[in-house]
Amino acid sequence: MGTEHGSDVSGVDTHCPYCALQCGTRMWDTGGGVSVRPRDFPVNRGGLCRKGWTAPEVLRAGDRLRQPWVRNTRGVLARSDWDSALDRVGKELRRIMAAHGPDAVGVFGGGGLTNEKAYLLGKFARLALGTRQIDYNGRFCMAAAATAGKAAFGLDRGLPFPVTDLAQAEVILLAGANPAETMPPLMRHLEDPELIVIDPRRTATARRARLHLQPVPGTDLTLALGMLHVVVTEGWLEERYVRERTVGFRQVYRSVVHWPPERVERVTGVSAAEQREAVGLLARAERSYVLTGRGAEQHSGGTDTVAAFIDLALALGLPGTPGNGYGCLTGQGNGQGGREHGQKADQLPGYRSITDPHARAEVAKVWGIAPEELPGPGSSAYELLDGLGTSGGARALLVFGSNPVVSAPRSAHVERRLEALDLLVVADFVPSETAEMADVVLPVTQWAEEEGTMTNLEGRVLRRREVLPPPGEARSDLEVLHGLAVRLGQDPARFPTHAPSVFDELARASAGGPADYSGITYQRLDAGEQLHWPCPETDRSPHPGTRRLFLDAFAHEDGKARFVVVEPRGPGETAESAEMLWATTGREAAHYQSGAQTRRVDELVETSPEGTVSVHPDTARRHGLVEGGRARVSSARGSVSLRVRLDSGMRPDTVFLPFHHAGAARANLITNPVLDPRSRMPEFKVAAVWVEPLVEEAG
Ligand SMILES: Nc1nc2c(c(=O)[nH]1)N[C@H]1C(S)=C(S)[C@@H](COP(=O)(O)OP(=O)(O)OC[C@H]3O[C@@H](n4cnc5c(=O)[nH]c(N)nc54)[C@H](O)[C@@H]3O)O[C@H]1N2
Ligand SMILES: Nc1nc2c(c(=O)[nH]1)N[C@H]1C(S)=C(S)[C@@H](COP(=O)(O)OP(=O)(O)OC[C@H]3O[C@@H](n4cnc5c(=O)[nH]c(N)nc54)[C@H](O)[C@@H]3O)O[C@H]1N2
Ligand code: SF4
Ligand SMILES: [Mo]
Repeated sequence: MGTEHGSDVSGVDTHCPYCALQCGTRMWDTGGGVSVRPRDFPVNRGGLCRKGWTAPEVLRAGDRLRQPWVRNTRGVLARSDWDSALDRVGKELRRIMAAHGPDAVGVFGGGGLTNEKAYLLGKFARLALGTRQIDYNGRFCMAAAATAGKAAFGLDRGLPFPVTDLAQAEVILLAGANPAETMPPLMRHLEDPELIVIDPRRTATARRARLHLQPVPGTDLTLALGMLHVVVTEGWLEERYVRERTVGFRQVYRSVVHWPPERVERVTGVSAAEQREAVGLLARAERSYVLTGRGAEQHSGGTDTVAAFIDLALALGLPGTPGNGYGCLTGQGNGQGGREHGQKADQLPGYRSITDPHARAEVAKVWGIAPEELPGPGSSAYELLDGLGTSGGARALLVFGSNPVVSAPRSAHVERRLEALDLLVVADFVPSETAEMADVVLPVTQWAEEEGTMTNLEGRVLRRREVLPPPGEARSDLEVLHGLAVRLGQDPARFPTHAPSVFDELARASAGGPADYSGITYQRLDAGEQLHWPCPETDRSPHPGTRRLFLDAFAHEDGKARFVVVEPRGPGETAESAEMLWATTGREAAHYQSGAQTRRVDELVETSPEGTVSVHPDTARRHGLVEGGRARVSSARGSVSLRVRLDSGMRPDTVFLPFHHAGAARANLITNPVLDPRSRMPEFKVAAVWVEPLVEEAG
């Protein structure tokens, strides 16, 4: 541990800017840049993935944004200065709001923003703009698991236990997660437990598993029901736990009787024997966990699928029992904190509902307004994007921390909606594909250039620290929001730019909510305290935070978890001919998300220079594809052009596309924007496609 500020002669303690594991690093100012080393922090225990090691490269990216850019009368983005850029945005926003009302302005946030930024962005939308139209990319990420977790347990914290607990497990079921590539240092905790992996691909994680179940994409819901059937029929049901700690089992039981493993096998392709083996492994273990990732969640039935896996975990008596549990592996750097402070369409700070009169009154009091002045809930991320420039939709959009041109489903359509806007404003530190479309681009600081807090996948609040000055004229997102709020006539004091002041306010605004941060301070974090929310303010000795939730009771009023009845249903679209394949999408180790950051790191680009499609060799032969050749993958939405990779670990009926690449290699040109009715999560993980060889042009 360093000094009071986490710094000493040998560097400053901080965390990797990328994923939700938030690996602990130490960084040094190397004179104009930084270099990082992993440190012995519980989640990464001295490990770091390639993205973490190379994160400093993005600070020095050749095309790093250093001053504002404003589109001129000839339609070209030209260098500008802060006053002109902010004045222009302020004036346009006022004009649009006067003509069309506040809901004509939309705000799109991100799960990579610090807690302070996420909070101030939500406050800016509700107070300075008065719009209902704010949502964020977390809707594309863990929204299904959050909805299911809240329904079952009364509270959603991705992992209700610390990551280090996993190392003591005997068996862990990973449903649609590939941490060997998406959170490599997490694998240090998964060395001893036996793994059961559910994934249509034989991934690096699946290769380390004792048992790999390889279902047809989009059939996990049915698979989970089959496994629940096995729990009941083979006598594994934890009857006492079910009686004392849960409600609703009887109705669930009535629905699973129709799904014996043999019937499930016909739908999922996972043999009845493997289903029984998986349940036996989980049930016989003293300590076991069920964890879900995006593979199980990003479906039009995503919430129900997670609910079915939670039902399975409850039937085995896992959640809220020491050494056992259910968890969702949240993805983005602040994927957990980003969903708590009010940048989600239906939320207020403290993870409270915007329709709850008590929550509205509490937050309004902190903000110094009347509760009636708070707008109501708005549209979800894809619906917000889909409505842009249409009657009733937003005519201006402010984007902070997302690159939807690459990452949103049916991305060519999203691009057309963005083109239809009167005003697109993007705050970013690199010219992302979305920033390139903007009317005004605002250059902001990155991780090593700013102070703040992030909340990792286990609900632990962490400090991000500044060692470098901002490059050029770049400003923090907090300063940008302040500058815009003032131009919209707000009292400057309502939009502080000093991260600790924003944190103090968000802690107060969260008091009494499910994600209560009111007992957390920068001083406590800087002293190295390990604080997981809820951490309420107390009169006496400071609250120690809550490392493990639900051990005594679940968060519903009666303290019991809820079984939820779900009906199996397939993907949002069906294959119309025998020639069609299922396409699924996801991640590879070298790139992060839309690639806006990692496609600017030479070492990572060398590892993965272009978009690919992984195909089983038999399928390749049938479709005339060869290793290293090119293929066109087409769905009802559009086509994408990719390099072929032969992979005998694929199901022959399924191809895989990483979504990190831009232009004609964008996987999201083909994805299906059908939404999960409960969480509004799009179906990123399954689309019906045709695959055909493409002749490479000479030269
Ligand atoms: N390298 C890297 N790491 C990252 C990220 C990144 O972009 N790159 N992003 C971070 C973020 S935001 C997130 S959300 C996490 C995501 O972390 P993961 O959830 O591990 O990542 P994905 O690759 O999206 O999906 C996991 C697996 O789901 C499988 N899958 C596809 N369809 C199905 C299906 O129908 N059923 C099942 N059971 N499995 C299916 C895919 O083959 C894939 O191997 O990663 C985080 N870490
Ligand atoms: N086909 C397919 N599509 C997917 C997925 C999938 O599995 N398959 N996964 C989905 C998931 S889980 C996610 S999380 C999304 C992520 O997709 P995106 O939302 O596009 O995420 P990023 O690529 O991280 O984009 C973040 C952008 O904001 C910038 N940025 C980073 N930090 C900050 C900051 O602090 N302030 C500001 N102003 N800008 C910042 C970055 O430079 C980058 O341009 O993609 C979703 N899309
Ligand atoms: S696993 Fe995640 S937090 Fe850790 S170094 Fe890699 S990207 Fe960063
Ligand atoms: Mo994500």
